[in-house]
Amino acid sequence: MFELMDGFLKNDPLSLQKDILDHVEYTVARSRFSFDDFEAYQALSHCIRDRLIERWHDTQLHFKRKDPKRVYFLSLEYLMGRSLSNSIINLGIRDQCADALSQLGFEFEVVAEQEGDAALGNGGLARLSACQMDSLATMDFPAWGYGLRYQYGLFRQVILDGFQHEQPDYWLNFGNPWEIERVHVTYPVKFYGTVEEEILNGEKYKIWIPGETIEAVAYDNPIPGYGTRNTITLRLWAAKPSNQHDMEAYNTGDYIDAVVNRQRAETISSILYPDDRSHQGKELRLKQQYFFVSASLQDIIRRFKDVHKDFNKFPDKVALQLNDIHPALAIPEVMRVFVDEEHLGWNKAFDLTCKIFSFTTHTVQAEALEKIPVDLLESLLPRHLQIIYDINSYFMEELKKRIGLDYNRLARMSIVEEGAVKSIRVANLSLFCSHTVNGVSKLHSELLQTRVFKDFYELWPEKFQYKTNGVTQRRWIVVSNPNLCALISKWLGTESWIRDIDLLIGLREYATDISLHQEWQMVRRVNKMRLAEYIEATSGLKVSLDAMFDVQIKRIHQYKRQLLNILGIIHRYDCIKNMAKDDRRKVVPRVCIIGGKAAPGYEMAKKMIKLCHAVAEKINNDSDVGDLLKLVFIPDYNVSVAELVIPGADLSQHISTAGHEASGTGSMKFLMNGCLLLATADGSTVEIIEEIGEDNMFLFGAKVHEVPTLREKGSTIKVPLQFARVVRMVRDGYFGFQDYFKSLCDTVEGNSDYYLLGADFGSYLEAQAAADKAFVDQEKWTRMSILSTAGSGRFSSDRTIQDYAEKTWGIEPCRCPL
Ligand code: 26Q
Repeated sequence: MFELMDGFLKNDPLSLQKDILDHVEYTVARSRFSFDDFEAYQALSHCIRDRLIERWHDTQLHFKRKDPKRVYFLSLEYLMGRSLSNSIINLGIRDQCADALSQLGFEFEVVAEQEGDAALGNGGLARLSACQMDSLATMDFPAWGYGLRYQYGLFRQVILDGFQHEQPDYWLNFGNPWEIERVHVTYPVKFYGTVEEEILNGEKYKIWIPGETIEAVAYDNPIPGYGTRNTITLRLWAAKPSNQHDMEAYNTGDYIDAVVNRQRAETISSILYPDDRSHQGKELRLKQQYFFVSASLQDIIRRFKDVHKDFNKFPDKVALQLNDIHPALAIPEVMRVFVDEEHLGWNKAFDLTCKIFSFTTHTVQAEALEKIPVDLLESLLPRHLQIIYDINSYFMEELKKRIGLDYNRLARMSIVEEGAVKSIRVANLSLFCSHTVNGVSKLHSELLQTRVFKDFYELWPEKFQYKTNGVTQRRWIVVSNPNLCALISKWLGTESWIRDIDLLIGLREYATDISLHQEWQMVRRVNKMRLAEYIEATSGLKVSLDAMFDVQIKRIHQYKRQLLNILGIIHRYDCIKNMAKDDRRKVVPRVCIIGGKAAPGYEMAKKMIKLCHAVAEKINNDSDVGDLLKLVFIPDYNVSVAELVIPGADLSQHISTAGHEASGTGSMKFLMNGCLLLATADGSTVEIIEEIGEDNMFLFGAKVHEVPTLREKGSTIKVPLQFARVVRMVRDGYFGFQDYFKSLCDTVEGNSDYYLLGADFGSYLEAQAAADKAFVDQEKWTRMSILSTAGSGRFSSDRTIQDYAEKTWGIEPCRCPL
């Protein structure tokens, strides 16, 4: 059916075209003479999938032959977004595919847009996993990603009357060409039951007699690297009823009930939990975590045992990376397998365990660290609870040797929290048993050392590292901003920056070059046009391309301060209203764009969304204002929406209260795309300042060290009059919904203003004014924009992954020959 060259599928437009038509007929089962955009998408995806599979087989075979040390990346969340364009670009056959489609009467962009987003994650942490997978593949590292194949991804956001409603995202509805079901790669995962003792060769062993067994089935998603043949695997597990599920019920003849019961097994991998850190202690979440961990470890250990006959070399061959502490049950699970199943001695097992694990934390709030109620763990995983207790006894003994009988500190550091609800502190378990803990930015790492994990840092400073996050330029420039991509390559005289991001710095040389300025502005304007069309299509609002496009897109959270943005917009509106008509000519026109999802149970976040709509309604319909100010809420923000919005933004806001955003990665995407930042000195912004200089962005707000003092001062802080005025407007019902917004207003007044909106408002307005001033001077603005892209090299996930490989995992590239 397929045309081969040297045994491989051919990539010229004609062969691609033929393969597309074959897939239309035999895979999609449509007539090759009549098919629509979606069917073209399906067929093209299968063509690409075939090519990925070839590379992927070669890569896996190569890894098997070389048996290098591998890294296993364990994450409960991945935000992959769309795959078609990304795969085509990484395979280096974008033009050939576009040609093939166009000869069949289709347009590449239109076909690519048929794909839905894979949204198996919440936000920053999950998109970071996706970027890191791309870098791992591109840089030829022998890596595997493991995760869960949720049937329902992150909820869809629907806005009705300005309120957020959640709808299920049954993303597999239209099939998923990017996964390969591995019906033969399955493992039993056990739950509940009891622990008993057995004697074997005179030795006592614990055995766990489980009460329920569920089958994990592997779904493999190939991840192609760019400029390499290497294609790695993201293996996602789905839960299926096991044949051992409830034999008992069949025997007792309750056939119908037994079959219905079997179906329930699948709920384990059915739904992604929205990031609501108050949602802790839920049994289903714990089941998901263990299900994922157990299946992944069985797979990893099987792969190791295929080649090695004992475990001495395990740490030389395996690095286990925990993406946050969500998969931390991997630690007691490895211990259980080593001790109970492989019969290694406890000391030997623990020694091996401590050599293989590293984890990265993505939070700054100690309260957000997961705790598992002991009762819950005891019923679901009785043997794991015993093991954690054993680890803790050993830990406490070690601690006493170091710090003596300082009972307060022992209690603080203990893995077991004695309290109203006795629970397991997952972070403390992870800290004690990992060789390395990573923060996600320099500032975050300092906060971990001085606040969140202070006790641990003082005793084990050598365990602490940080790797500033990064994003992949393949997706965030090459795929999503093709015109900018071409422009950069033209001026640098090479495409090598796509693999070697440091080359971007070469743009600095041309930062004042008038012809680059012209081309740069042209590219940016075309992107704004695309965004304006999208805004009109989704909200019916027409916006002016001459206005500054000012964007804040991210999850809605109080600490991210979308409310500060909205209050700033109200202030701008108020000023315009109170201006003499003649003065209005001096106003720099703005289109303010806000997007993001609120966790379903997060009331204040939902109120911010409603406020945004209420304010937009007022402003957008005020004829005094016209094009001087518009406010749009972009619904259902996701990876694909980000790909469209980011290239079209002039200014983007990253305005969390200092000390609250562990890193932030959105800012990096905007930076790469030449969008200027208006930001606080929080998370990775501190390092962005180091790279591009304060002069090339609009910085404001309290610094981290000032925040505690400001909080102490509380209501005695001098808050600008304008702040009181705009809050009053909301309170007095100027935008309607007076009662509904009352509690939101309460969160920013006096002693309740925990996130310091009042304290930062004055400097926020100044930064906004500085942005207006810079925008009027388009030459200055364009220079700053070019310098932003030029200075973004440090924020590529390639750099992050290189660092992890060298300093945390100890792995080396293993490049598959062409
Ligand atoms: C916890 C318990 C129960 C259910 C869900 C959760 C849960 C799920 C997701 C808790 C947290 C998350 C996600 C956290 C996250 O995305 N953190 C962000 O990570 C980014 C990548 O490192 C950083 O850039 C952001 O600063 C950080 O907020």
